[in-house]
Amino acid sequence: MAGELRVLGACPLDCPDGCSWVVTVQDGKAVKMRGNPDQPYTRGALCVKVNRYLEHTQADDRILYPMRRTGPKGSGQFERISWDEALEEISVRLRRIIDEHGGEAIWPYQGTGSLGYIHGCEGVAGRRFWNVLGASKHALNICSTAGNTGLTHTNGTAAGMDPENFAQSKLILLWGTNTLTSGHHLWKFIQDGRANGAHVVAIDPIRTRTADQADEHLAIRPGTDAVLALALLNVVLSEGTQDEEFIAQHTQGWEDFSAEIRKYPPSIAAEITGIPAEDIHRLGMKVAHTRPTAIRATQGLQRHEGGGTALRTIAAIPGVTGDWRHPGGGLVYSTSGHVHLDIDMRDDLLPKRVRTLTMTKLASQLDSVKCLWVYGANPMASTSDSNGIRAQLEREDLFTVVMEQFPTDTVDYADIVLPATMQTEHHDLHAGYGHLYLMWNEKAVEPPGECLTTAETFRRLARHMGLTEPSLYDSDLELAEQLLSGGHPSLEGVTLDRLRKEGWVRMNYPQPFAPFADGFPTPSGRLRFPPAGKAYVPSQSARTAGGLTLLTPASHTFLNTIFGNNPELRRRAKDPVVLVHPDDARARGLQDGQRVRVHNAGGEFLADVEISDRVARGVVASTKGRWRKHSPGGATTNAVVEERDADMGRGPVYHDNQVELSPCAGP
Ligand SMILES: Nc1nc2c(c(=O)[nH]1)N[C@H]1C(S)=C(S)[C@@H](COP(=O)(O)OP(=O)(O)OC[C@H]3O[C@@H](n4cnc5c(=O)[nH]c(N)nc54)[C@H](O)[C@@H]3O)O[C@H]1N2
Ligand SMILES: Nc1nc2c(c(=O)[nH]1)N[C@H]1C(S)=C(S)[C@@H](COP(=O)(O)OP(=O)(O)OC[C@H]3O[C@@H](n4cnc5c(=O)[nH]c(N)nc54)[C@H](O)[C@@H]3O)O[C@H]1N2
Ligand code: SF4
Ligand SMILES: [Mo]
Repeated sequence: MAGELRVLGACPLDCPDGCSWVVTVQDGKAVKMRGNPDQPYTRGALCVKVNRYLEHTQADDRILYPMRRTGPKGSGQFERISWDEALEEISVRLRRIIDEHGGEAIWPYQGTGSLGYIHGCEGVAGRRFWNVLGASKHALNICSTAGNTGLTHTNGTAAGMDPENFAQSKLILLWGTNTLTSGHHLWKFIQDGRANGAHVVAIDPIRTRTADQADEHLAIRPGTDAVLALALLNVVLSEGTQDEEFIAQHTQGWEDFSAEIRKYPPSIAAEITGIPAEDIHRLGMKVAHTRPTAIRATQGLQRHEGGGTALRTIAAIPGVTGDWRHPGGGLVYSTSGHVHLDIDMRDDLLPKRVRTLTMTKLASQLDSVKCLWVYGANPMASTSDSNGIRAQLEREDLFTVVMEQFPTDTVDYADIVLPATMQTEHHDLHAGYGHLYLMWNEKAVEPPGECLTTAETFRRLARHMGLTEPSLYDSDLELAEQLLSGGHPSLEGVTLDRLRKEGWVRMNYPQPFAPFADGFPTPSGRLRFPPAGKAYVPSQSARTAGGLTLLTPASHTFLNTIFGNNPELRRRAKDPVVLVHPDDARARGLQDGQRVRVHNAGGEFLADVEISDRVARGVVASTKGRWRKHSPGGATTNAVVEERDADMGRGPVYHDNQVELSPCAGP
């Protein structure tokens, strides 16, 4: 058809699957978006959320112009201003803050709204600019850091198996991961494995839709996964099926670790994990005798006080069984450790050493901050201790700038709002964290209104402030070339030209891929078993008996807080519910469907009780992703998530909070 174009792109959202898509453009307007059938991992399907992405780009509530606050903070009242006015006001305020308080009083708070390497959080967006100003650094620890750190202790990297090789696995443990909701493209490979005889086990305190589809579900008590790992290995040792040769050649610390394993027979582990000893034993026998065994663990598992230790200990399993020898064996948490794009944060541009502020400590660390610059994030809805954050965002002496696509809960507190492009309106470079492809996203249409990309916003601001550092003005395509030019062997032959033409390219890893068959990327080249006494650290939820532990997992219809304003997805999500075990409901006299306050010392949110044996006794669950302003009572789960750190990587504890449920007063 005349004027019709097919433009290759990629989903920017924080999801392991990293889908490739094709946008049909007619006369300058994007009219259709489909999964790209050629990309081998995502094979043409998108998901229930991103099937609405085009509609979302054209939604009535898109922010199209720069705006200045006119009402009180939190009111969401703004007036339209020009880009020149916005840049001028920002320049004056930033200069004044730097003069009076130093650059470190600026917090560039970047979230996971886009995983792009040019405009999103995986790359360099804004970092050069902030370094020139001497702003504080920002630790993006909101998602996966405890697990990354735990895995790196064991394997020297958080990277592991190629998920495509699940097709070759004979036993698949879906460990603390809700595949069918939070990264469903893996399912095809699991099904291929099943067709070859693989047995699939879900290990999750909730009987999720993934657990429903598995062959077996072990309802583990939250925060006790390290003990289950030790007990499975206990059975392996009893059976004598440990891979002595692999252990001798490729691991260290076996003597101490094997002594630790012997302390956790299934009978003891049953008391801690809440899983019947015979179920642990049966799975232990499978692990002992099934090669290759694959473990899929994702981030849910590590949002606990003991989350780093959990991953560190689970990662020991394939070191004992020797599963790393085989494609289809081992563990995968994130594949990002296999991505070797050349990300230079340009710390050389800093005028002096600066502090690092931590994303999950927003409420407590904002005290010493005078400018909060939010991009790709919606902390009022997504970050721990929302009441603490709100109190800080209301401060008159805090200058808050938010670069956004939609009028989020966080935008309501901004002094200046800057309109941001969406994925069909800019170029970007992507990788998935659940596969081994790189994707190019070609701009398909012109941005609506006066929306600008992240990189362009910082270029314009640098120019307005008269900054002279030449690299602040590199174009998007120059940035892409730099990212690809580091010379890592996995990127040999991967050029920007090729990416733009083909849309996606597999990095140079063998297929099938057994990444640690010949050793590990630790200094000794060996897998490091966890030290004795440190293999298990209980979570708060595992320590506290009698209370209710709240889990706040992924929603099927939202992606973090993205789409939390989409009418159709909100309709499908219905009102918030909290899953409660029948015994816990009875003990509190709660009825199915009754609205309750879910509360603790930090605050409360409202939800309707859903009495269900999908959760174990002592566990309640309510999904993440809602907006405060679209929630009953104006609060979300993060009102009761505490600002505590996990044991490693300063990770958050979204699934490790004690709460109580009380009936709502009034109608
Ligand atoms: N639809 C949808 N997809 C998403 C997202 C979304 O919001 N919506 N978010 C994306 C993002 S940012 C991320 S990081 C990933 C996260 O993906 P997942 O890791 O799948 O995320 P969660 O749903 O938080 O947790 C997965 C499961 O872990 C279980 N779990 C919680 N605590 C424990 C525990 O102590 N032990 C065990 N064994 N299991 C436990 C939960 O009950 C849950 O079913 O998903 C991405 N995909
Ligand atoms: N209770 C609870 N809370 C959680 C979790 C949980 O399990 N439970 N999970 C946590 C996890 S895993 C994560 S990763 C975090 C995510 O938390 P955040 O990093 O705050 O991400 P989002 O809430 O998705 O908000 C992203 C925002 O970025 C905007 N955006 C998207 N693309 C762009 C862009 O290109 N430019 C600009 N300027 N803006 C853009 C979107 O409109 C959206 O408002 O949430 C965490 N919050
Ligand atoms: S959110 Fe995940 S599954 Fe959905 S389109 Fe994006 S990458 Fe694919
Ligand atoms: Mo995440």
